[in-house]
Amino acid sequence: MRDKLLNYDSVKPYLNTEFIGREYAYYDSIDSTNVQGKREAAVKVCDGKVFITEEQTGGRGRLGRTWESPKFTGIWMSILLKPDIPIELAPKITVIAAAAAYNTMKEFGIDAKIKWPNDIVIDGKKICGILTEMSTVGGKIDYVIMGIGINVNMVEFPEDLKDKATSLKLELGKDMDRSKITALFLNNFEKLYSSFNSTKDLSEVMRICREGSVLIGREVRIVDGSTEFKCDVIDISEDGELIVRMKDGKIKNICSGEVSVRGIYGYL
Ligand code: BT5
Repeated sequence: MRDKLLNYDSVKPYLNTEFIGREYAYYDSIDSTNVQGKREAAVKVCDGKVFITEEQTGGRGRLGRTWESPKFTGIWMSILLKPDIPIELAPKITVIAAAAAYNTMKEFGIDAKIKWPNDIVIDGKKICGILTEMSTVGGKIDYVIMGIGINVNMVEFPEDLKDKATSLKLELGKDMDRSKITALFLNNFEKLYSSFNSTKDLSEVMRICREGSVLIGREVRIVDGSTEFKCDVIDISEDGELIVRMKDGKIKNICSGEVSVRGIYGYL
């Protein structure tokens, strides 16, 4: 059985945001909501506009990876933003989205964890991924497009994802209301994002990221381009960096940039 469509009429009753999602572009099918957001931003940047689709035919992960986005089973959406922050703070928007997704799952009674910097996992399997991209003009941010994929009612995954991906339905054994989850995420995101945008203070976001972290206290592999090393995760810093102890005992801060974090014996 399929639940309601993800159009504005079904999301609006739960939405209590001021500006996020008040402009709302809904598609039955599209290549990628991040790409569509960028197409529109090239013409006009509408701060807080949501791009959401029932299906992506070219869903994107980081570093050219793909994001499986089958029809009617997930939340595949992007938010166009015009933040008033310096370029180097743009990656914090990923962390804010992860904190908002974690809070949203908690509201549904789901014991999810944050896998820094851009995944939400349940029992070590990925349920949500975040892709933040930006465009700059004259050394300043022109816009940021924050894309999030949440597996809601998927029951099947391609072979290569079977052991490392899950959905809310697989975890809870029932269909979940995608519209309500979408609205609650947007409500949570706006609260954290607006506060960061005006104060540049990330402390509440970091408190949530520490509380929900699946990495703190674990030995992991960090993959950064062609470099790869093992280390122990000690903490997440106030400004959202991963603090690790290298095998020689040295402490190092890792920026979220383009690194991937892997468990020693599997995805995590
Ligand atoms: C991400 O990349 O996790 C970012 C995913 C962002 C998706 C959203 S959907 C709306 C918006 N529009 C887009 O085109 N994208 C954004 P990364 O950390 O690189 O992880 C990608 C990897 O996750 C893939 O290589 C697969 O191993 C795995 N994967 C792909 N689809 C998945 C799914 N539906 N659920 C769980 N894992 C998946």
